[in-house]
Amino acid sequence: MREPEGAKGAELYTTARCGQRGVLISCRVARIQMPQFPEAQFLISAWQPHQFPPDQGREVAFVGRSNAGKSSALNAITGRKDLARTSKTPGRTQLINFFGLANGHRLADLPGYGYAKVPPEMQEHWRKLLSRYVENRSSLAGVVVVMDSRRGVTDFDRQMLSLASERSLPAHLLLTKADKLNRSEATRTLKAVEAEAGTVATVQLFSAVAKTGLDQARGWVLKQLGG
Ligand SMILES: Nc1nc2c(ncn2[C@@H]2O[C@H](COP(=O)(O)OP(=O)(O)OP(=O)(O)O)[C@@H](O)[C@H]2O)c(=O)[nH]1
Ligand SMILES: [Mg+2]
Repeated sequence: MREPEGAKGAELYTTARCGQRGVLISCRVARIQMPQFPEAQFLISAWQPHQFPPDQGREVAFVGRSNAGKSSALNAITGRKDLARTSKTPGRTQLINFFGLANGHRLADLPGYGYAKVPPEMQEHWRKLLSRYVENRSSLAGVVVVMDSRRGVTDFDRQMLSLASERSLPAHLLLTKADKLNRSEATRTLKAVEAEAGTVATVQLFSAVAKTGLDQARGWVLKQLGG
């Protein structure tokens, strides 16, 4: 049995008896994707900091532009299809949604920034809420900045990265929707974003649809949650 790098136990291989003329040998027949966070459950949607769950344990947050694919990435990483709500319509996640994990740890799915149709007062509220959250949340152990790999790094992505960097928080840039890029576009994008991120964040290609980069992303999240 082989275990993928950085995601201990994320995938299991089944063995079955197969062979000819009654000679039984063990062979690998299927790869089963095991839910990595079977205990994950929705805790609360918060509009104000006082509604946040107690600031204990470790938390990893998913931030990024509206419609970038944050909720889909969170679902793919946890192996739970409908844990966070996703939508074709930008602006779906309007509150900070917290999900409880084993050992009192959590994941947080944040509202997307930069959606023009959201009224300015709401945008301003989100901007402040997100900044305060990243600046002050003591249990925050890492930030996954999700960006559509077909778009460049936005100013708000940079702002989030610099807030994380000011606190020396590990940050990981997830270049999602990589299934929409061909191989050379994907390589070019990865190199360009890596060059821009420098030492501030690690970077990877990802697709919630094709499940590309799933083990790497899951491994990063698990590492920030303490293994
Ligand atoms: N092709 C492709 N589509 C994706 C991928 N990830 C997300 N999507 C699609 O992108 C749209 C937005 O996905 P969400 O996960 O809801 O994005 P979000 O960042 O949580 O959006 P907001 O909460 O509105 O900010 C949905 O239609 C998803 O199906 C991906 O890896 N590949
Ligand atoms: Mg969302």
